[in-house]
Order: sequence, then C-alpha cells, then structure tokens
Amino acid sequence: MNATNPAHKAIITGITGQDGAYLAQFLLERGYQVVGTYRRTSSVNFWRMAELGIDRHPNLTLVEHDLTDFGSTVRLIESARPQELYNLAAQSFVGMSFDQPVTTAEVTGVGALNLLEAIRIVDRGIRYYQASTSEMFGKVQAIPQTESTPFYPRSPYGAAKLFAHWTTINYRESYGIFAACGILFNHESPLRGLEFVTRKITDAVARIKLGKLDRLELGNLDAKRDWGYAREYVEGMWRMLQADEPDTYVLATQRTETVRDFVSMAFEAAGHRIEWAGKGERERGVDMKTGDLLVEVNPRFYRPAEVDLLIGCADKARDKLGWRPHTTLEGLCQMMVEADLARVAA
Ligand code: NDP
Ligand code: GDR
Repeated sequence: MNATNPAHKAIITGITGQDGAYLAQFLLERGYQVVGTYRRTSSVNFWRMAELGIDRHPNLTLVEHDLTDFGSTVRLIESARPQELYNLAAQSFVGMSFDQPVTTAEVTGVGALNLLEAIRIVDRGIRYYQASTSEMFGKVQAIPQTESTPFYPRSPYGAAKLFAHWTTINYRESYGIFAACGILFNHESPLRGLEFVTRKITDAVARIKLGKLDRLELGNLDAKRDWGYAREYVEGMWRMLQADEPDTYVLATQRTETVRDFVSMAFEAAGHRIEWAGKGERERGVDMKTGDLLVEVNPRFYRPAEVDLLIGCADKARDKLGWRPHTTLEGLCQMMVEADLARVAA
C-alpha cells in the first residue's frame, strides 16, 4: 500500500476543505497528479493548501466547479480523465442544514448522484470514493456502530448523506462501478473549519488565553462524539480505493467523549482547569484558580434534533485495509490548541 504511482490522476472535489487539503497533500506525496475542484467565491479560500505548502505544487491543478451543475460535472470528468475520484465536497455543517435543507440536499445528496451519473456516462473504470458519515446513524440503533448498524439520520445533512450513500452502493451494484463508501466518524485537525465544535473550542481557548476573548458560548455539552485525526482518515479513503473490491468501511477510534470533556481538555492544554456547575442552559465552566467564568451555554447553538452518542468500530478497515488510528484525543486536542495559540498570537 505504500507504492507510489506516478501515472495516477485523481480528482478531489472540495479540495478547499479540511479533508480535501490533507488528501491532496497525501496523494501529491505519492506522485499523483491531482485535480482539485473549488467553487467560485468572491475571495479565494486556499488557506489550508497554503498552510500545507501545496498550493503551488506543479502536479496540482485547480478547477472551478459546482457540484450541483451536472453539465460541468460531465465536462470536468471528460477533460481530467482520472483513475480515481474522491467526492469530499458537501454542505457539511449539520447545524446549517436545518436552515438550508434544500441546498444541503442538492449539494450533499444530488451532487454525489451527478458525479456517479457522469462516471457512468464518461468512463465506468473511474474509482469513486463517497464521503459518507456517522451522522447517518443519528439516533443510534447499536453501540458501537459498524457497517451493518441500521441508519436513522437526525438532520437534513444526515438524510442527504444517506441518499448519496445508497446511491453510491446502487451504482456499484447496478453498473459495476468501483464505488467505495467511507463511513467516517468525526475527524478534526488544526485545519478544521471554525464552525465545528472542536475548532470553535480550541480557537476560543487560544483567544481567552491571550486576552482577546472573555468567554466561550456553546450549545449541547452532553453530545458524545468519536473524534479522530483528519490526516489519518484521508489515508483510509485512499486505502479504500486501492482495495481489490469496492466496499463500505467505518473509520473511527472507538472512543467517545462529551463536548464538555473536550472543553476541559482544551483548557487544560492551555494551562487552565475548568470546574463545571449548573445544569442544562444554566451550566457554566469556571476557571478553578481565578473563579473567572469561561464557558456558558447559549441555546442558540442547540439543534432541532440532536445526535446524542456516536462511537464507531473500525475493525473491518483494520482487518481488510490495514488502517488504524494512532493519535489520541489528548494529542489531537493539544495539537489544535497549540496551532490556534500560534495563529492568534501572530
Ligand atoms: P469541509 O466543510 O471542510 O469542506 C467541504 C468542501 O465542500 C469545501 O471545499 C467546500 O467549498 C466544498 N463545497 C461546498 N459546497 C459546494 C458546492 N456546491 N460545490 C462544490 N464544492 C462545494 O468538510 P470536511 O473536509 O470536514 O469533510 C469532507 C467531506 O467528508 C464532506 O463531504 C463531509 O460531509 C464529509 N465528512 C466529514 C467528516 C468530518 O468529521 N470532517 C466526517 C464524515 C464525513 P468551500 O471551501 O468553498 O466552502
Ligand atoms: P457534527 O460536528 O455535527 O458531529 O458533524 P459539530 O462539531 O458541528 O458538532 C458536534 C457536537 O457538538 C455539539 N455542539 C456544538 N456544535 C457546534 N458546531 N457549535 C457549538 O457551539 C456547539 N455546542 C455543542 C453539536 O450539537 C454536536 O452534537 C461533523 C461534520 O464534520 C459533519 O460533516 C460530519 O459528517 C460529522 O461530523 C461526522
């Protein structure tokens, strides 16, 4: 699995996102030609690729493309003619999907169908990776969740991803396309978007530490997540497309912690110990030494329906792909806090 293949070309949709940037770096290091797609915006969003030092890589081509435009999706695949296509583009923020359910369905759900349909028309030999998600388990039906756990999505995002997931399996079974699904549990990094809870927390901890913010406001502190390190998860995506057969795999750490635990961990990484008091909307986190109020609950961040507990079992990926996570949650949290301290101080 370590061999490089200079003849290989891969399309990554959503290259401007967290996973897109790490995957691009991973593939470029293995000699791939990478075609990364990005949406037209009024200001470019290439900061992640710049942080990884790949934005000017000679084997990287950036192409404007919107997942919801079928015609340009066909032309993208016709002109790039890749061996592999990683579909990472999505409206990926669960909270936003309640406010923009139709856009979420179009981008996150039908966008994947556009790509698969374009592959069916242009070249059925292209290997396709679909970014499926633990959000599809929603109101969980078993602990831990595996590839055979029934789905019960709890958001427009989860429902859109479930459509894309089953569509991918359907194209695998109907047309013999090598279409793999990675059911990835939450994975984080210093390149995580600021709207997601871990990065919102580590950024706020850095600002509070450096005197630029008074306190952090959060929603549901009881939600439990299985958080891993994004850099390790993109390698799992690649491994799925190098396998002999297309299949579906869970990637997870099989450890779950509450949002509250992650907050405590992040403050501890910056040298503060938090004491929790109160319940529900009145819960707050106070600096144990100074008594300063550092964390408050703001119901504005609650969701209409919540996914309470996620914990995944990645035994199939370990046994069939040789994939396993290595970074501990403490190590990941420390890495994110340090990166945010450096950014805020700069
Ligand atoms: P990000 O939100 O960081 O990146 C999403 C990408 O999709 C961005 O490049 C974004 O572009 C692009 N995008 C959004 N809308 C469109 C559109 N209409 N047309 C084209 N591109 C679009 O997500 P992550 O990197 O964290 O996740 C990658 C994929 O994996 C996503 O599909 C996500 O749903 C899924 N996933 C993520 C998990 C995680 O924990 N990170 C877990 C499981 C699944 P722009 O930069 O312009 O916004
Ligand atoms: P999630 O990630 O919904 O699991 O989706 P997010 O970090 O947004 O939320 C995790 C949990 O934290 C709770 N929470 C808050 N969340 C945010 N964003 N902001 C807050 O202030 C806050 N307070 C509490 C949430 O309610 C939730 O329970 C991520 C995305 O990357 C998806 O694209 C991906 O599919 C899944 O992970 C797996």
